[in-house]
Parts: sequence; C-alpha cells; structure tokens
Amino acid sequence: MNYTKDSTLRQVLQSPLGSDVISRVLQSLQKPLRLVDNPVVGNLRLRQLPGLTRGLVDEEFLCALLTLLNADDTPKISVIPTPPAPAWWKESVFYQIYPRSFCDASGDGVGDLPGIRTKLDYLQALGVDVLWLSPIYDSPNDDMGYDIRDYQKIMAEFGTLEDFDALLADVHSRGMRLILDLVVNHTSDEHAWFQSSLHAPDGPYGDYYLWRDGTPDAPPNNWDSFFSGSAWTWYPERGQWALHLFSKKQMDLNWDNAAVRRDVASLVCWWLDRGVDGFRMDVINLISKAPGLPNGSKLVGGLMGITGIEHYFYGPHLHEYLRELCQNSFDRYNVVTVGETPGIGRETGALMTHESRGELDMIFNFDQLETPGHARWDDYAYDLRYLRTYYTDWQRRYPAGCWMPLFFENHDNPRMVSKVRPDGVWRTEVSKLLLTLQCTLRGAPFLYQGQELGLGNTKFAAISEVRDVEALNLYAELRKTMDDAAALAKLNAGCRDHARTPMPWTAQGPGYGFTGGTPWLRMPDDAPTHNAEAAEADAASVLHYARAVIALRRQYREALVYGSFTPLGRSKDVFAYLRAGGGQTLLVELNLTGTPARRCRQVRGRCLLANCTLGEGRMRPYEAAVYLVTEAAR
Ligand code: TEU
Repeated sequence: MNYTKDSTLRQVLQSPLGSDVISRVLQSLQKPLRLVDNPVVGNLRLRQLPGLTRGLVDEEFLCALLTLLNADDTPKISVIPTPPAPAWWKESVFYQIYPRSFCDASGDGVGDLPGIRTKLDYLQALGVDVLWLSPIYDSPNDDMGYDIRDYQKIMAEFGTLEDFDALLADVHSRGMRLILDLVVNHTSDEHAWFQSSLHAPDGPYGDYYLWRDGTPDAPPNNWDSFFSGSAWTWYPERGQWALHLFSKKQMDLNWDNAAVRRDVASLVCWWLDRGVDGFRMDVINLISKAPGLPNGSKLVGGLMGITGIEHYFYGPHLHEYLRELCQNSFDRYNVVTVGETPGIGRETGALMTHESRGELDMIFNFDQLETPGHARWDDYAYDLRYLRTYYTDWQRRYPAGCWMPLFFENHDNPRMVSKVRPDGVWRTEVSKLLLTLQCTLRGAPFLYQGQELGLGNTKFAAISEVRDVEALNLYAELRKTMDDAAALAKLNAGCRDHARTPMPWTAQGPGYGFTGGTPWLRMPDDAPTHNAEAAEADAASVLHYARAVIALRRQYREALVYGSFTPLGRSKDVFAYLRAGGGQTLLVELNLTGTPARRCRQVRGRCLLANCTLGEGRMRPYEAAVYLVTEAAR
C-alpha cells in the first residue's frame, strides 16, 4: 500500500508501524486506544490532522510518518489463537544480574564473576532458570559496561575469561543457563575499531562508524543524545562529526557496512562457541538509521523525549540486518535472543519476533513501566490499574507465535514498589503482587536482582553519591535552570542508580555482605532490613513468596506457561483472569488498589497461594491470590 496525506487513520492502522505510532501518540495524550474505532475518527485523513490538532501534529511529523509507513510494507502478523510451540526459554524464569552490584569476592568494592559464583545456591533455591548478566566485557565504564572496548576480554574489575568459564560450567552443572548482554549498536570510543577509524579514515575501519562532514560549529542534524546534549561530537583529528546516540564515549556503528555486520556475527559466534545460552541485545532496534540522517520532528521529540528517534527506532534495514545476523550466528545454536527495543510497540514487536520471521525470540516493550502521560523522571505514584489494561491488551492481541517478557524492573529504572507506593506502605504486598503477575501471565518472567527482596529506591542526598552518566549529564542540564535541591529531586524520581545500589546479603554494615571493601555506589537505604539473610529468616518475606510463585509456575506449567488467558470481571480495580491448559484451570485475582475491593464471583477454587490471609469479605488492599478452579460459580 502506498500511504499519502489522503490516507485515512483506519488505513494507517492496517500498518504495524502505523498502529504502534498511533497507539503511542494516543497513550502520550492519555486518550483511549478505542478512540480510533470511532468511524468519524477512523475516516480522518492524515492531511486533516495539523488543523484538528492546532499544529501539534505538524507537516514535519506527517512527512516522517509517511516515510516510515512507505519504507516497510510488511503486513500485520495475524492473531490466530493457536497453542504456542514449546521451547525451553518459554518455560524459563529469567533473572537479571547487574554484576557490578551483585557480589564482590575480591574486596575492591565492585561486584565480580567469582562473587556471582558464590551465590548460585541462592539463585538455584530461588528457582530461576536463566541468568542474564549485564555487560562483563572490557570497558572504560563511562556507561558502566555498555561502552565496550574489547568484546573478547572480561572487564578487569570483574575477573578473567577463566573466571567466566568456571562460572558458566557451574551454572550448567546445576541445569541452569546463562545469557550475556550484547551491545553492538555502538562501541566505546576506546575500542580498537574506533581508534583506527578516527586515525586512519582510509583504513579497513574508516567506514565502521557514522562520520559526517561539516564545520565544528554545526552538527549534521538536530538529533539529541539519550544522555542529554547533541548526538554528535566533532573530531578535529578527522575533521568530521561522529554520531553517538548515548554518551560521548559510545560511538554508533555503521551497520550499513557489511564488514561491521560480519564482525558482529563473528564475535557472537565466539561467545556461543564458548557455551553461552543466548543474548539480551542492547538497543538492537536502533542499528539501522534512515538514509541521509534527516532532522527530527519537534512533535516526535516532544512525545518521545528525544529528537530524531523516528529516524532510527525502526530503520529501513532493521529486519534485513536482524535476519542476516540470526542466519550467521544464533540460528546455528539452541539459544535464546531477546531484543531491548526502546520505542517498539506490540505490532512492530511481533514483526521482530514471530516464529515465522526468522529474527529474534522476544523483545522488551517498556510501555508498562510508566502510566500514560508520565515519563521516568516524573515524580508520581504509579497506578497499578493501568496494568490491567496493558496486559489484557497484550495477552489477547500479541500473536500466538510471539512470546512477551514480563518485567517491571531492570538496571535502567527505579524500583517498581517505590513508584507504586512512594510512601513505602504495603511494600511487601505490592512486591508479591507484581511477582504473581509476572509468574502467572503468559510470557517469560524476568526478575531483576533485589526485586525478590522487595528493595525500594534509595534517596540520593547529593550529586556526589550518583554514578550514572545519564543522571550526571541530566543534572548538569537541570542546574542551568534550577537549584541543586530541585535538580536532585528530579534525579531522585527517575535515576537508574536506584536499581544499581549493591545487593544487601546480610544485615551487617557497611558492606552488608556485598563487599568487605567500600562499595562503588552507596548501599540501598533498605539494606539493614531488606537483605537476603533477614528474608531467609522470615517466612512471610518476599523472598519466600518469590520461591513459591516460581515453583507454582513450574508445577502448573501447562496452564501457566502454555495455557490460555481469559480476563474476568469488569472492575477496573481488580485484575482477574483464568489460565487454562493441561486439564487445569487457575484463577488469578489481584486487587490493584490500596483499598478493599469486591471479589470476582464467577468461579470458585482452592487457594494455592496468596500474599495475605484471605478473608470472606472484600479483597484486602493489593491482595494477590492464585486458585485452582474446582467449579464454575453457580
Ligand atoms: O538502554 C537504552 C534504553 O532503552 C534507554 O531508553 C534507557 O532506558 C536509558 O535509560 C536511556 O534513557 C540500554 C541499556 O539498558 C542502558 O543501560 C544503556 O545505558 C543504553 O542502552 C546504552 O547502551
């Protein structure tokens, strides 16, 4: 189909990309998705939007949208409700480790690979199947390892390749698996490829990065860095600009260069030959940039918080490059791939992961991490009722040949319990409710280190306590227009260091079992009360509940992994659904509010697990329970 300004919104919705873009615009404007089902709205032509939105949707946006729509004519994946094909990674519970903050065996205050090895009993007892390590490769740590200097060397603070091999062998001996974090949209500026590209423009690596001509006072376009400022740095040595979507030391690779794609496939195979069970692939949807690197639309920049993203979040060669990489590496091994894909929605995510596509196995969508109209840096109380809308939509409309990760935390986001209850009340119940959701919806649960302890945010009292380059750059920007206290308050709302404070293993300060030295980042405020030792001793702890709900998922695998999903009830406060398979039906009932709520009376069952003492009356605040359905309600 050729889209033009005379195309109607209904026609645009037929495009996977168009559907995702319209969903995101509506979500940002806090309008219901069903708005487009209105025939009047559906018949609106694109050319009418600037007038109807008083210029909010501008001509620049329409041009960018039409370019995107006409660049990818792939039809939507049909949602035929067939049973999912079995796969080991669909049955697995994943656990993300941020190695820098997990366990320090050497005593230098930085977590390391031998330290992880000392905690494998703990992880096996938790019941997780696959460990995902955030980057462990040699790095100057400008972005804590997401700026790789040598893909085939272990970061000195973390240990050696021999330490890695020993860890992997130990993980495998326990019947567990391990995946690494693949960061190949960019490398460190200290990587040999970049140094060669910079100093030998006519050499073999001269075209490995995105270099553009210009003058030192005018970057090639208006693209922002995710980490504040321009996405361009001028290099007098080469007399050109180089692109970095992230920090100034994270240089974007030129994926249009076949030699880059060949070298990436080769380093992937090097790790797969070493026995690694797959990869989480950092910002992998950003690898294909629009030809000419055109200026970004002000509207998109406002909606997405970053100017230029429409020209690379779903680029013209993305599917082609993913398919090529899979054919030249992953497809030759029995491994799992999960793409980290900021900006990718349900329909474009299906095109990147459906089993018929020969691309990735899963992608992370991040729309559940903030409620509509909010961004990570906003200081607000997250309303859990949004999850009923979000997951009902995804569970019913994500095609059967796709599989969604189920997560609420990672190393880039504040702790979810603190977003839901900034006051800290009901923290244990909310932690258990979120774990119940993750382990009873259809998809792959991804727990993040410390979530099983119910860890919350840490209040950073001064910028000197913060380590994250994103936060430090943002603080410098904020201080141009606000005082230190206001800038810190903004930082404390969304800082990634909330999730990077080291794991507390015991109640003994100052290292709390994480280190015998001085931790590289301050320990969490929760360390004295929410540590693994205290959790082990408390039968009502989040840790014991996490073990139980993971075990439940394994016990009722036919229903909770591969089974059907049927939402129940109409109350917005209660998320109730059935999971049925293998002759078993389970009811999951969650009160998403801090006030009592009416129960779902449609089915009865025997309670298998609950996050509180169940009563006969209304549901308690944040009550979560799983029942084995014995009979339909009369
Ligand atoms: O994050 C990219 C990404 O998804 C961003 O939106 C992310 O949330 C970040 O906070 C920027 O706003 C990945 C990694 O998870 C992150 O740790 C790295 O800093 C980034 O890529 C660059 O490698």
